[in-house]
Amino acid sequence: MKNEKQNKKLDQLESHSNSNENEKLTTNQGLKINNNQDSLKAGDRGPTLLEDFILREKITHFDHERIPERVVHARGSGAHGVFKLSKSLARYTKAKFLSEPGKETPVFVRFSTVAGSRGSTDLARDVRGFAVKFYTEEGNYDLVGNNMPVFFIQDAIKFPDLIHAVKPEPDNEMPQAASAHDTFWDFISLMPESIHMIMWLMSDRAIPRSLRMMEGFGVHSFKFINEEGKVHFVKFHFKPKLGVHSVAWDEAQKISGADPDFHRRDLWEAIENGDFPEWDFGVQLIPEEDEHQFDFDLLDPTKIVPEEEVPVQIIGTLTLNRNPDNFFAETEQIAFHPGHIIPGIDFSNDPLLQGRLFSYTDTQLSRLGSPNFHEIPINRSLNTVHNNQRDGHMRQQIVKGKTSYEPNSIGGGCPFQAMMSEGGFTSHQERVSGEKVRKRSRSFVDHYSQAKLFYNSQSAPEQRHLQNALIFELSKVTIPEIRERLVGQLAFINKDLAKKVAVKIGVQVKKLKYPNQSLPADSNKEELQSEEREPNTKTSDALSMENTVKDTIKSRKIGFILANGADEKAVNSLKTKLEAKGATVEMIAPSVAAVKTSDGSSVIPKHSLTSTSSACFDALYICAGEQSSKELMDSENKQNVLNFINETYKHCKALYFGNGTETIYDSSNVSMKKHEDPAVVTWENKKSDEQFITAISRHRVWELEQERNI
Ligand code: HDE
Repeated sequence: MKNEKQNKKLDQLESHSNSNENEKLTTNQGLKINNNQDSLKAGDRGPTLLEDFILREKITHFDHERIPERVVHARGSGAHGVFKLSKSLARYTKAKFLSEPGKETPVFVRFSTVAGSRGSTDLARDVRGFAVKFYTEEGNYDLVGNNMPVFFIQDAIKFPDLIHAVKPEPDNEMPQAASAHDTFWDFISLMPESIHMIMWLMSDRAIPRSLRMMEGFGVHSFKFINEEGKVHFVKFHFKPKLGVHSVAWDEAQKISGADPDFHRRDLWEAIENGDFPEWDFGVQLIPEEDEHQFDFDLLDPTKIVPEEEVPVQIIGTLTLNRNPDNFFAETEQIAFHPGHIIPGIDFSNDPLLQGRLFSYTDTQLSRLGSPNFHEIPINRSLNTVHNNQRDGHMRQQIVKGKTSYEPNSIGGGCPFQAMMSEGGFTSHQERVSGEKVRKRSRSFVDHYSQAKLFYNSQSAPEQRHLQNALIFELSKVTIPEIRERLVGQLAFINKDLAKKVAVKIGVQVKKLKYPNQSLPADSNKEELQSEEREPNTKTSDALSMENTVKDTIKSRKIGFILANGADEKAVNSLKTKLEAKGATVEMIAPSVAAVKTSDGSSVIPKHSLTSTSSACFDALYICAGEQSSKELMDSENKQNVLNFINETYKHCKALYFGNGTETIYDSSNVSMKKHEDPAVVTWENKKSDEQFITAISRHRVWELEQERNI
């Protein structure tokens, strides 16, 4: 039977794979090695000989094992998968992989944080990269997007400034993987165009629960072109089937200590367990003639197209179903490029996108070291490459024949140009005329309306988190003028937000004379200014995570705290119910030594109370059993157990106290609750197991956060 996870790309990769199983050790020249323990010496206590080619080869290779990390998006995790089309887009685009319902296209997806180094924590407050390489029959198509639909800047020329500001400061290389420092906020406070993105970045979207639980966006407007040459603008969306979920900031910081690989591990384990991450892939389509019907510019990457104005049409499913075999060969060496397009898809004139079209090949040259990076197995297209490019570092392809120029007669004219009917790519013809100017369009000037739209659309807990994130970040800014300037920007979005932040960071809300301080001295500031407009009271449901999918516990990780004497029947019955609904149960005990249950059988815990943290779980069950509770409450364990419970409570997760755990309940903060709390389940509840399951599927009771923070 065909392995369901197999696809054309994996077959292609297979021919480059190698396994050491049952093989003899060799040098890189294929020579079998007899002794890999000792170098060649003049006498067993004498100096090592230069002649030792085995030692030299091994160490030379080792010395060159590192390549430059990506200048941005260095920290990443990837997986193989498949995109399956459910609805034909042939009316809008001639891209073949989007034309025939049922068609499957192999993909490789790489998720990333932006600011941190390769070894930095997964839980940094940051944008996440969401880059998809579709290995289509017409060549590779890369959709190199993010988990937020807008960007900080409107023009590519500001990108190095933005990244220099957010990266560790140049004098002392601090802080790592964090935007909470002077230079980032200095830049942002002077760049009002970034304020919409700042709303997203300060929201919980910047601290996802899982890479599998975040949205993906193409960000820019792209173009679809159909067979007749008709153009539609298109915005791309990935919507996770598990919903969009995040952790609390306090939790994110704790996870960074307890398991800095939390997201990478979560993705890896989910795929290994067969819980294949899935996203609906959707498009917003806008006919070319409607380009100017919005109160923002479609070419401005700091704007969304609200889903209420143009609904997202779901056209297929992205599924990740196989982990890479080798992190470096695949996840590290994959090279994305927004300029990798195929017939039927084209660029818009978004000035950020236009700049990206230069950057990505250039960066691969310095990172992967050669113009032949397309020959690295993970980057190869499914189609064989035929052209007259030749030579260069590490050339792999052995092209036969005498000619590497065109036109030629010696080689019979090959390789031939392809006609459009044969799939030959032609750029969409567009009339372009204008003055040569270094100038921004006036249609890019409103920076606050959509920032307001985003803020207005958040639920009360989401607004509170956003506000607290700003307070956290700005409290780390040492220069009061920067804090004040930023608060001045916030005042254009929401006065109350500005006031609350200002109080906590010790500044006044002052009206900025010119919000856009980076405008050149000779520009008409009054005219180009994005001023406070009429209060925007619009909202968009799609912008709040409150409205996301909350009906499944699939792939959630539930911690069971237990000790000797735990009620085996109760424990097993709940475990079975949770696992039947797709959750994973992990046992946590005073130590990782075997625990004897009430029935005398042994359970080997995966964690001890001190080797993990409550932050690494979605919910907690304090296992039934009086004897077990007694041990958990003895002087050695009590503090750790209560920490676990109190933190789970504080982070608004579901908690379940089994029969016989009254003493634990009474000692924990949960006993102080004075309110109804659907996510606290006890032995007293009638349908306790079911209530626990519902509570986990709701993700968190953020609405009770203030009550729970005792
Ligand atoms: Fe990138 N970006 N970017 N970017 N970007 C890179 O390319 C760049 C932008 C994004 O998993 C680099 O191969 C410029 C927007 C992702 O390998 C580099 C500008 C969006 C990834 C680069 C942008 C992205 C990158 C670094 C402004 C969302 C990781 C390594 C003009 C739509 C891809 C590399 C992966 C990576 C340049 C802006 C997404 C230097 C100049 C907007 C997901 O070429």
